[in-house]
Amino acid sequence: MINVSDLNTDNNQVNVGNQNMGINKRSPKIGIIIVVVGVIIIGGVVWGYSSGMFNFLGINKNTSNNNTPTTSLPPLTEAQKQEAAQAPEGMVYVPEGEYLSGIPANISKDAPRPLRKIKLTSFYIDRLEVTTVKFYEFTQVKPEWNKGKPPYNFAEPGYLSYFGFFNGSSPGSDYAQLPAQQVSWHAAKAYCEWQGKRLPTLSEWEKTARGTDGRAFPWGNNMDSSRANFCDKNCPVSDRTRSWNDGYENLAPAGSFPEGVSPYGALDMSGNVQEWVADWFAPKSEYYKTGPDIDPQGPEKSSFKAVMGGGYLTADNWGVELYQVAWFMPNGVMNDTGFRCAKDVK
Ligand SMILES: [Ca+2]
Ligand SMILES: [Ca+2]
Repeated sequence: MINVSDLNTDNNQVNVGNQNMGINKRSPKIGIIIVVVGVIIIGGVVWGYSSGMFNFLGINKNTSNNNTPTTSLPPLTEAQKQEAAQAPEGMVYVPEGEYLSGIPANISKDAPRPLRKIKLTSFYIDRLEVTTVKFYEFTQVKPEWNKGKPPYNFAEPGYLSYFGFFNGSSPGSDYAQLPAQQVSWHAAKAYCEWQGKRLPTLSEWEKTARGTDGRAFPWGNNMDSSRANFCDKNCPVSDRTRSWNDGYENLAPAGSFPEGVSPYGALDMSGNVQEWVADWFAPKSEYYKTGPDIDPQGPEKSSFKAVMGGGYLTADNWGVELYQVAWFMPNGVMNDTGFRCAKDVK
């Protein structure tokens, strides 16, 4: 598959520069002429690429106004095109096939989740994190999920979290499009089932976010704080990353970072709220090395559920790459934890 780190113009310019150095040793005049010609050619290439006239690198640079992938994925078959066309409103289609899961060996040699090919059946998944207004609607239809104010950190299973305006009143317009947070795993699961959906598995979530090539972020391998809401310089805690600036102190409205789009068209897979998935998570389990490599569902049982993607309170030292997995008790209600839902294609 395409290695994103190999696909940048900086690398090409470095290579050209090295060639020039070799030529200069043989003949300074010829070297200067070739350097000038080279600069003109490179300038033309850069201009042509930036102006959209041609794109020999295969990078889709125009990500600002749409949700198209940043690198090429295999073209859909006719049958897959039909499945994609039938995606429920607000959901994106992820076709069946292999993807690279886990942590690359050059990052960690003894990772509990080493880089591994996993094959998944096709599925649909929400394009956005579930918003507060949608979750409020759920609590009105299912009042048993709106019981009031549980303890700050851990609530009884079945309890909805406290989010201020959830005590019987509708979320104000300032909050409506913010992702729901302080939602337990149980509440997230119940919401998805109410929608005729389900929570995504860890692997489904990971493939949606990373595409097939094992990248560390939806857009590539390098952190870019203009594309995701993490704990940046605006973040209200001391343990923030001051070199990042995403413009948001707390939550951002769902879908605020179109340039952070994943290869399959989902938004906010990196940051904003970290997201519950269906799987139990056992951080030291051999499951991730020797378990099923087709449609894995996670270890049989653990005390923890996996949480993916990091959120607005996640700083650099916690790890914001998509191969990182956090884990919490399923009745936990955390400030920066929300979810999105998935659905079988068939
Ligand atoms: Ca932020
Ligand atoms: Ca997220």
